[in-house]
Formats: sequence, structure tokens, C-alpha cells
Amino acid sequence: MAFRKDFLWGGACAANQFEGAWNVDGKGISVPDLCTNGTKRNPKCITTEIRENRFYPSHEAIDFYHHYKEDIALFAEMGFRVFRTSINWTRIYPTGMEEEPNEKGLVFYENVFKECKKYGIEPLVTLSHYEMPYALVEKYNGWADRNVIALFEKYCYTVFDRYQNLVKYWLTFNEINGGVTPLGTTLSLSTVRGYEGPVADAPVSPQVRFEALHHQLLASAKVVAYAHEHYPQFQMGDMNVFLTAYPLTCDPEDVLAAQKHNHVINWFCSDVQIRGEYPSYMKRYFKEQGICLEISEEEKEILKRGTVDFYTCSYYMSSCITTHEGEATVEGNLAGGAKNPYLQASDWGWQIDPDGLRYSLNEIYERYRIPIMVVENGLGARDEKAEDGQIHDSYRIDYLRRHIEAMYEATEDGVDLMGYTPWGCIDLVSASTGEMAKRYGFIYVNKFDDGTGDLSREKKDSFDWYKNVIATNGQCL
Ligand code: BGP
Repeated sequence: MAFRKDFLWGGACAANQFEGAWNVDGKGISVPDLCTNGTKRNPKCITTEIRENRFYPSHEAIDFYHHYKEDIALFAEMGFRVFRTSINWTRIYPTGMEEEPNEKGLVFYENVFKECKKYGIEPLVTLSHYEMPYALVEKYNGWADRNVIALFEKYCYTVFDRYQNLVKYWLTFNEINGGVTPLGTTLSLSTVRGYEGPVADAPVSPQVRFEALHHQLLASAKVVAYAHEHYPQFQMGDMNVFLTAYPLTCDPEDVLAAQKHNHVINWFCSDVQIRGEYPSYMKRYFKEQGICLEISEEEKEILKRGTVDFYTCSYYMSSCITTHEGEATVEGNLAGGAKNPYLQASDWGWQIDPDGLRYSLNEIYERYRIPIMVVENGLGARDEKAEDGQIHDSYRIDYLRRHIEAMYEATEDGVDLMGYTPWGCIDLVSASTGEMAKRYGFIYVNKFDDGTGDLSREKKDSFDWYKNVIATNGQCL
């Protein structure tokens, strides 16, 4: 069994969940900097001021800002060919509204990308991963206001220009469809304020949510078109959370309900970003939901011109859709829906479904016929040290092995798969709960939810396992 020779094996992280250094070298306040941590039952919340006695997970996170050399060396030791990370907008433009960028912020990412290149690791950069300058939330209610589009463009053009010789692969918005999930009203912050929930905050109406999403889709198309025009060497991608949904039964009503669910949740944004126009099923959905979107001819042109070169998604779980009442629902599964009796779930309720990955990759490829990369996948687990002081994370190896096997089967089915970057390749702060206890990494970081820990790094069993997977190009699992 073998993946293609140039298969991009690597790992993924995001600025706000691992950099720390939230207020150094001129960085401005970003939305996650105002989020406290939380738990499954007691969601994190967003505050409008920083208080001394509160714990804000993003403030120190795992301090990649000061450990990047050590961490990239470990990624290189595993044989990474690609490293997915994001740029924190507030390091470049602290409030989003300055005329000139912050040089120290630009230098930081330059150093990170150079360090990657030193080891032959290709950076894959997300321009917006669940963060935005808080100043833009205060002034504009974030993406709800179309003025933010031009500010985002300015930021993107600055980093394109600066890193044009270091970065080839770019993604515009992380999980751009996150705000249309069943938890949409709580996840709406991802769309309006650029941050993933659920957080305890006032819900945003569907009208505002879809307007904000429209602004993000326009912003994405604009920067993609600009990149194609000015930097032909760039490869531009979208990024979706793919939440595979099956009909719970063979009742045709369940099948139709699942199709409708998939349209809105899984296909809408990528249809716009790849086919260059709003799909017709959304017109019906908007009508049913009482949402009115004014899309001008000029905007339609923008969407047409700014289509992406490759498709990317995160994949963690699947769900079931039914019209029947009284079916058990899955608690914690971000996809919501009914419980699938054939699947097991993680400690956080995410239903584990490797076959669903093979199925989804086939569906995606048949629809778009462009290269695909799985840029997030993994098992969030509570890692405990054994008596020998090591982390024996066989459960993580088992999860990843089954998903890599599924990806391989998809390539055998004919899917053009270009790479795989498991999420949180080094332990970091959880996006949904703000916890450190939910760990994904091959590398353990000594840092805990009460803020203690010396931040030292240690290899888990999965480190050597993944190293061997990459060395054998996926043959030895
Ligand atoms: C995705 C996000 C990531 C990441 C991951 C795992 O939705 O893009 O930022 O956090 O999920 O989620 P969590 O951290 O909530 O376990």
C-alpha cells in the first residue's frame, strides 16, 4: 500500500491555540485573548476586559512563540513535509486598522517559515483561524460589517507580499462553514467574530450570521483572485469542517432530510468557493428561514473570479439525521444529530468513523474533481503518564491508523489526495472548550488547565509511530 510519492505528510496547529505571547512585540488583542477556559458542561466565555485572576488559555498557550525552533526540529525529526499553521492577524495589524504593519509580527512568521524551510518543510498557512482583532468586533461587530473585507484584504496582501518566497500553500478561512452547523447560534461567533464557540454569549440571528458569512466568502474570493493575479506560484485552498451525515433509516424522508442537511452544512460554502456561485438549494433554504441576502452583480463576479485550487477539510466525526421523534441524540458531537449505533465516540462525544472519511472523500472528489487535503483529523484524549513516565497513546495510534487506511482506500477509489496534517501535532489549547486536558499531539506539553506546567516537550509513543508512517510513505501502519 502506498500514497503518491509527493504526498504531504505533516501536522496542523493554529496561532491562537498554541503561540501564547498574546501581548508581546506589538501584538494587539484578538478575540480568543478575551476567552476564558471552560469544560464540556460549563462552556468558556468571552469577556470584554482582561482580569488578573482569570485564566485565559490563549495568553500563554504552549508558548510556541518562544519554542518554535525546538518544536519545528521535532516536526522535522518525524519527517514532516508540510506544517499547517496560521497567522494571527493582530500580530500584523494590532487593531486591523493601522496603515502600516507591525514589523516585529512580520519577522516572527518569517522566522517560523524560514525554520520550516531549513528542514524542507513546506508551510501551509491559514489566513484566518478562529481569530480577528477585537477592535474590529467593537467597531464593526466583526464580519457582520462589509467594511471588514477591505481590512482583511490589506492584511492578506501584506503577508502575501512578505512571504511570497517562503509560502506556497494558503487557506483562506478555517472551517468557514462552522457557523452553519446545527449549533449555529452558539457557533455563530466563528462567523461573526472569527472565533469558534460554543461560548456563553448572546446568540446572533441567522440573518446576521449569513450576512457575515457572505462577507467572508467575498473576502476569500477577493484574496484568492488577487493571489492568482500577482503570485502565480501560490496554491490557494478553502477549508471546511466536514461533518458527514447519514440518514438514520431508509425511510425516504430521512434520506431527504440528510440530503438537505448535507447541502447546507457540508456543501454550501465549498460550492461557492469552488464553483463560484451560490447553489440553488440555498435560495430555497434562505426563503424557508426568512433570510434575505442581497448579492449584487459585481459580487457575483467576485465570487466567480476567486475560486480555489484545492479543497481542504477537517474530519473528526459523522452523525445521523432523522425525521423520527424520540431517537437518542449524541451529546457533544459537533455535528449534532442522532446517535449512530454502529460507532463509538471519544470522551467528548465525537463519533469516530474512519469509513465515513473514505465515503466523504469520494463524495467530495466526485463533486469537484480538484485535489483534496485532509488538514485536520485526530483524537482528543486525556493522556496520562504511565509508571515509566511515558505516554503510551495506543488509542491515538489506533484512531490515526484507521483514518490513514481509509484515506488510502479513497486514493484507490480514485480520489486525488495530496496530503494529511493531523490536528494538534503538538498538544495545544482546545478550540471548543479552551482546555489543555483535551490533547491531540504526538508531542506532550507539560502544561495544565490551572496554568501550571513547565512547558517542557516529550515524545509520546505516537511520535515514533508517525515517524515510521511518514518514512514508509504510509506503508507501515
Ligand atoms: C477544529 C478547529 C481546530 C481544532 C479542532 C479540534 O474544529 O479547526 O481549531 O481545535 O477542531 O477541536 P477541539 O480543540 O475543540 O477539540
